[in-house]
Amino acid sequence: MPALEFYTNPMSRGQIVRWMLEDVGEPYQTHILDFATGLKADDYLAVNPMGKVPAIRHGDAIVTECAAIITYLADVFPAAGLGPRVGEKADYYRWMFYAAGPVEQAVTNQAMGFVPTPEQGRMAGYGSYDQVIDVLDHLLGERDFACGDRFTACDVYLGSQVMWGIGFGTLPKRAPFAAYAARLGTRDAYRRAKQIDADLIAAMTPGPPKE
Ligand SMILES: N[C@@H](CCC(=O)N[C@@H](CS)C(=O)NCC(=O)O)C(=O)O
Repeated sequence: MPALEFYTNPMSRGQIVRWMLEDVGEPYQTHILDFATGLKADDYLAVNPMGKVPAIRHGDAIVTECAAIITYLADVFPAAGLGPRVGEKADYYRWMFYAAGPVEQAVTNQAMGFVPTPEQGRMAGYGSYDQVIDVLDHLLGERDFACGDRFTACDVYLGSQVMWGIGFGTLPKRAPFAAYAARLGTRDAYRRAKQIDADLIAAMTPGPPKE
């Protein structure tokens, strides 16, 4: 198997991919990129022309975009059991794309203060923030995981959207969101990933000046 390289900054959506990498359990090498200098440097722009993290390199393959990276890793490391079984495929792709499209756009626009009019909502892929939230609320109110009763890679991405939304206050407080986040938060891989990034952040943060 070719080497797996992970480009990230611990204070970024790279945390989502770190969780997936920890859940997959294959060895990987981490490259930490500085927001001010590293992301827009030519050598990283050759990896991701958007100059954004996260990204992965797997042999000759480069994958950017959290949802694509997670889907790719589940696919190329089937032994981890995180990809969809036959009967789970519809839910898996449906909710993975729903999280990467409507949820991401609705939450970002809402947080930035852009509220589409009903007319604009017909053109916007997510309709309205309230619609997106209600669909998510209904989904998570009726099942434990995106594909039913089993954790899959879809939960790494959808779950991260929900956990980040709760953390940043960009999702409303709803019981199904809190229960889903609590369920996911018990995973060893999630906790390991959180700890690794927390340690990296602590190492990057200057301490108080010495007397
Ligand atoms: N759609 C991308 C978003 C990536 C993204 O926006 N990353 C942010 C950090 S969370 C970034 O690299 N920002 C730095 C910049 O744009 O200069 C994904 O899902 O991976």
